[in-house]
Amino acid sequence: MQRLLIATHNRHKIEEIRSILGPGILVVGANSLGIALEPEETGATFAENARIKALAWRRWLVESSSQTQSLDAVLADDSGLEVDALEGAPGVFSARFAAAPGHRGNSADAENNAKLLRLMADIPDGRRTARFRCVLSLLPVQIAGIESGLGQVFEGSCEGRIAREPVGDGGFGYDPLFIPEGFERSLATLGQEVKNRLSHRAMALRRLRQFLNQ
Ligand code: ITT
Repeated sequence: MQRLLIATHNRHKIEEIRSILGPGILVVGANSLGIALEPEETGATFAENARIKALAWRRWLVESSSQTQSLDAVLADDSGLEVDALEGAPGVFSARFAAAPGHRGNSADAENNAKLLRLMADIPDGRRTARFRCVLSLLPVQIAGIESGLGQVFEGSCEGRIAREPVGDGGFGYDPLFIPEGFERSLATLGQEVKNRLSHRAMALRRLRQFLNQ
């Protein structure tokens, strides 16, 4: 069985990853290691930020010799929402969209959603297209030279549009505002099972699972 450390403090991501990967892969949430490692996400792309997080957690694992024997790889997820009418914003700033510039740390989901709705108040229905994107960075624990580019990247996206008001309390983040293509209701109303079939994270994780099963 593969054993992965999930390099995130976002408990929703951990739950979704565990559920989508299923029983054949052991998912260990970074929150269970009891340290608050929060590498600064300075990358310009999801891929860069995913790698920053994977590298930071892997370095910590190796330096602290913590569980390096019992884990095969570190998996980081960087993800976010790209709105066409906002030229791809909030993008890599999705988690801290409503925060003041330069502020470290995430803003509350409700504040991010309120800012998005404010910026899109005048955007007509036909121009409210958007997508969620997820980039996963997988770094094996037991190899040398990890800083020099080894590792794997898996991507997924989910097309949809932005609603006029938040609806539903499932999922997290922008789910109450995001209506996936082919649906009339927000992702937050469709239930976790549906989300875990069609989400950006599900697509990226299917690719990861295929790779692990090769
Ligand atoms: P880590 O960096 O610790 O993984 P985070 O929540 O800060 O946790 P990101 O930097 O990748 O993660 O930011 C992702 C943000 O994008 C997240 O906070 C949401 O606002 C949004 N997002 C990502 N996936 C989402 C999803 O499935 N549903 C709704 N919003 C999502």
